[in-house]
Amino acid sequence: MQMKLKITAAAALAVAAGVAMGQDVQVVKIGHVAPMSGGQAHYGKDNNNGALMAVEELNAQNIVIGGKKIKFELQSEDDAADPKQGTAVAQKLCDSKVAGVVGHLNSGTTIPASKVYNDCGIPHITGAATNPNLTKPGYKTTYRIIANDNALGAGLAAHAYSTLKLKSVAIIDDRTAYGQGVAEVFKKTALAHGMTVVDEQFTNDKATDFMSILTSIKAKKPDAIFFGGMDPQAGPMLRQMEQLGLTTTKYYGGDGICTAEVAKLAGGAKTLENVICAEGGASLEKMPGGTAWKAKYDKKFPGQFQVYSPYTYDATFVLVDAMKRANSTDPKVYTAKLIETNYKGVTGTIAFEPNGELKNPSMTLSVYKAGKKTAL
Ligand code: ABU
Repeated sequence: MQMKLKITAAAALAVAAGVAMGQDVQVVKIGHVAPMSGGQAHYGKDNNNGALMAVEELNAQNIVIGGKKIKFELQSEDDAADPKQGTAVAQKLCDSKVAGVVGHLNSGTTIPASKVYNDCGIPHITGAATNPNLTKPGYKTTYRIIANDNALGAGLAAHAYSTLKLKSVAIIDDRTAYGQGVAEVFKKTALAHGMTVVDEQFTNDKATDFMSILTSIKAKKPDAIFFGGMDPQAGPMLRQMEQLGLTTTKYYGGDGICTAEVAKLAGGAKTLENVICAEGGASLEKMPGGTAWKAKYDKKFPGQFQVYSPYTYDATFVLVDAMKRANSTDPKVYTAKLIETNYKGVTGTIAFEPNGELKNPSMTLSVYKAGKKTAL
């Protein structure tokens, strides 16, 4: 976290311009965690890109905190979307004495990791994990800058019963904390508004063959399928729905399927046009400066944008904003400032509820038109 490096007069000649001769430079490490390997690596890479962009821009600002010029370094870790690996890398980041963490991506890794961070006194901000249980323990070290699944599941159900006037739905979830949680909220809301749940099926976050569960669902003739899970499953599922002739069945899902990648993974299946997905914030076009930010991202990381990188970008700035206000990079000092955050980021104005949830989160529903995600 705070490797102090005293720059001598001789060494100063070799260091980058802008560092005053003899001035202390403090290296402050910020952790980032997401799946960087396996079927969800594309989300992880996108998230990491957002945090990396933020760190580079922060370093260009020559920020001085506590009288020292700060050089931020991103320590990226791979949790492979696995809860056990999630807690292991969280402990590794504690041991590395990072000042704060951006992450994780999956609710299934973020929830157990949040206890590790709380125990070692390091704050973390997720811009992707949406299970509401994350903030229930009330840790002062846990923050989320995106709407949670109570909003996403209910918003999607409202679209089904109120906008499209659908009567019946079959529900599939991947049994992860995220997939199961968002499916439960959707189901509860749909039932409360008179929809019928005609079938419930389960899969996992590694599966690619859904023919058997889709065949069972087809026999029940639902108006829609709700899938609680991620795009490595949604893509092949949409292809298999087409193969089985489920070509008019609407397909609902949360932010986990609301990616650029799902269009690729659906492999040209027409069923992609039946997808309605929700993400817990404004669309890029409606984010303040979102279009310009996306152009900058695309130039730096062509073809890698998925969904959450604007949030990991903002999360990194939010950590540093708290450090600046505390005039300290020590998490024991600056963590208390996070709850007072009022930061105007790319994704919107970020302020927190007492439990670490984002104040006034928005939500966007999208469909896919000609393979491109389009906000409704
Ligand atoms: N929010 C969807 C993907 C991440 C998660 O909550 O597991």
